[in-house]
Amino acid sequence: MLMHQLGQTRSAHYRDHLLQTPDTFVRAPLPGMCNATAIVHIGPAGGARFTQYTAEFAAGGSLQPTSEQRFLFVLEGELTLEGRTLHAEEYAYVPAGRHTVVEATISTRAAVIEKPYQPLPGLEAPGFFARRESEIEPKPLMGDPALEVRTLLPDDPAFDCAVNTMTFQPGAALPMVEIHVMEHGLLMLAGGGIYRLGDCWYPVSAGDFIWMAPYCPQWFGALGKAPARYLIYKDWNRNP
Ligand code: UGY
Ligand code: MN
Repeated sequence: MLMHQLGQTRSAHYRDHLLQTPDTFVRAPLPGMCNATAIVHIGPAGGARFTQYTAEFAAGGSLQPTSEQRFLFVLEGELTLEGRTLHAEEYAYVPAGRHTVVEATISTRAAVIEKPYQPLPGLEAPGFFARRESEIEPKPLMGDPALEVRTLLPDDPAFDCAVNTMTFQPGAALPMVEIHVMEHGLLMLAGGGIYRLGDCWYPVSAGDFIWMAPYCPQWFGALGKAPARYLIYKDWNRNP
């Protein structure tokens, strides 16, 4: 039986942050999608300078190229692009202007981030690559072994953004309330905890999406008996 939520949700939207929980997701196809649909989490319409969505493909579904750079992280299922097959926890970076068609062999969900590329004079734009998240060496954040960061894009000024995963052991927390010029798109991949955004504290768990505007005060502490893990985007390597 469908349980009515009687107008209640954990989702919230303020000028400097958005918490979007799965009960409020609305699906709609985007141009270039075939047998696929998108949950647009954030984009310029919401005040961000990038777009992030979850693409849900039926078997045989596809996504046409875009003029922007595109980052894809497979959440479940299987995607083929550039002659490669990506499984869950594998990801690809597609440079701006590259004619890369993305196809799903089976029913698949992927996190997609798109952003117009901001070149730097004298630097060649990055090329296409694909990797598995677990191949990236985890690094403790500010010396805390209970909080590990994997930087999915190479440490190279040619990239105008960073995409990381952060894994918090139960009880681990960001060491400080961060307030910074960069904005974030964040997808909770596993576990949960409490996220401070601005002056609000939210319980969050796997499947939730968060957008943080520049300077949004932010802090996270992991709760529960299993690690909490999220995929996080930020603008990077460019003058604000
Ligand atoms: O990279 C970051 O700014 C990251 N530590 N922020 C966050 O987890 N909210
Ligand atoms: Mn941050």
